[in-house]
Amino acid sequence: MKTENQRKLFTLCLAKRKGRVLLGMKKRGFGAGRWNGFGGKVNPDESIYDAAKREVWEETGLKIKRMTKFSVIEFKFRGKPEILECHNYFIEKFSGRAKETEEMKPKWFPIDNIPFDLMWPDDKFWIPLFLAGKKFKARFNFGKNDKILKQKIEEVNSI
Ligand code: 6U4
Repeated sequence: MKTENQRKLFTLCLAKRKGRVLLGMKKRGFGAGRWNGFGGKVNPDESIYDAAKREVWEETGLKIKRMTKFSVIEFKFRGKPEILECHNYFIEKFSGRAKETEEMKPKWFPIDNIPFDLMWPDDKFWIPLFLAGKKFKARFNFGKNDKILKQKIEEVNSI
C-alpha cells in the first residue's frame, strides 16, 4: 500500500505597496542566497496565520495589521518523501519599517524589476499571478540543483 507523503507546513508572505514588492535576501538556512518572501515553518502549537505573522515580525520587524491568503503551493523534492505545503499571504496593511535581521535583508523592488534570476526558480511562474491579484493552487516538483521537473498552477476563486 502506498503511504501518504508526510506534509510540512510553511508560510510565505509578500508585501506590495506603491508599485513595489518587499523581498528579503535570505542570509542563512533553507534557500540562503536567494531573494524571497518572508516566512518559515509552522510550529505545532500555532495557527498558520499566526505563524506567518510571527515570521514576518522576526524577519523584518514589520507588524502585520491585515494579511490575506492568496495561494497554497506544494513543493516536492526528488528523493525526499515529504511535501512542503506553503501557505502564501499578501501583507495588505502593516506598520513599521522593514529592517535587516539575522535571517533576512529586506529590499523593496519595483514590480517590473523583480530579481527572478536570484530567486527560487518557481517564483517567476506564480509571482505574476500574485501581482495580478489572483488566487491559485500550485505544485512544483524539483530535481537536482532545484530544477523544476513538473509544475501545475490552477487559479481558484477562493483559497
Ligand atoms: P529556520 O528554522 O528558520 O532556520 P529554515 O531552514 O531557514 O528554517 P525557513 O523556516 O526559513 O527555513 O523556511 C523556508 C522558507 O522558504 C519558507 O518561507 C518557504 C520558502 N520556500 C521554500 N521553498 C520555496 C520555493 N521553492 N519557492 C519559494 N519559497 C520557498 O518562493
